Amino acid sequence: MAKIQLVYFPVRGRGESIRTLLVDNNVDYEEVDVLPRENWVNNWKPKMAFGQCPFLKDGDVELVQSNTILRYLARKLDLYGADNKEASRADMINDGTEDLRVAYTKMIYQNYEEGKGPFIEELPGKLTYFENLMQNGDYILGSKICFADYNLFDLLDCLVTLSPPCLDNFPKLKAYYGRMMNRPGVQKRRSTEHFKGMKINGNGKQ
Ligand SMILES: N[C@@H](CCC(=O)N[C@@H](CS)C(=O)NCC(=O)O)C(=O)O
Repeated sequence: MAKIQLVYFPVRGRGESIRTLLVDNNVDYEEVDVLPRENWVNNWKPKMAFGQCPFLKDGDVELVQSNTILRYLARKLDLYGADNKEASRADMINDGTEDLRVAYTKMIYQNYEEGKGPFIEELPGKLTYFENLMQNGDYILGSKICFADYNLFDLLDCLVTLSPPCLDNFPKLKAYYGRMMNRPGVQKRRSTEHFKGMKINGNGKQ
């Protein structure tokens, strides 16, 4: 069977949580870079269901929307919890992650110079929600990792890059971030030249 393909820009962006999930779960996938820009605009963009990527191809399954891709892989790789209650908790935290990612991305792409300071000032209020959601287990659902862990970890990584001390007053979240970072599969992904050579965001701001 052909390898899973992930089609995206050569940035971490909305691709990195998907890549980390794939590597951490030993899926040998193929990365397809949509650049140069003319290639994206003329060849890829018109084929994308919403004109944007990341795009995942797994046999006859073709998907866009990063959170849909994460959920598809979660169902395929048993990363969606044990039952409806667990799956819904994973969904809830993933949706909260998406809300904060949208605010982060808006600041990065539309208002970095003036917006960075206020964004960092407002961050503790937002991180408090996630701190309160952390339970006693290692991950969002307890002892077993789920798809939302990869997404939350990636967002926390962006936020720590933006403001290195941002997790200092959130002991559970900080320990969780460290635990995710230290997973062998996460380290495997982060030690690749592909990861090291990429910026977090397409405009170089971080
Ligand atoms: N809601 C979408 C957003 C996708 C998105 O914003 N994609 C950007 C890159 S991160 C893109 O394709 N930009 C190029 C364009 O719009 O032409 C998702 O989660 O995948």
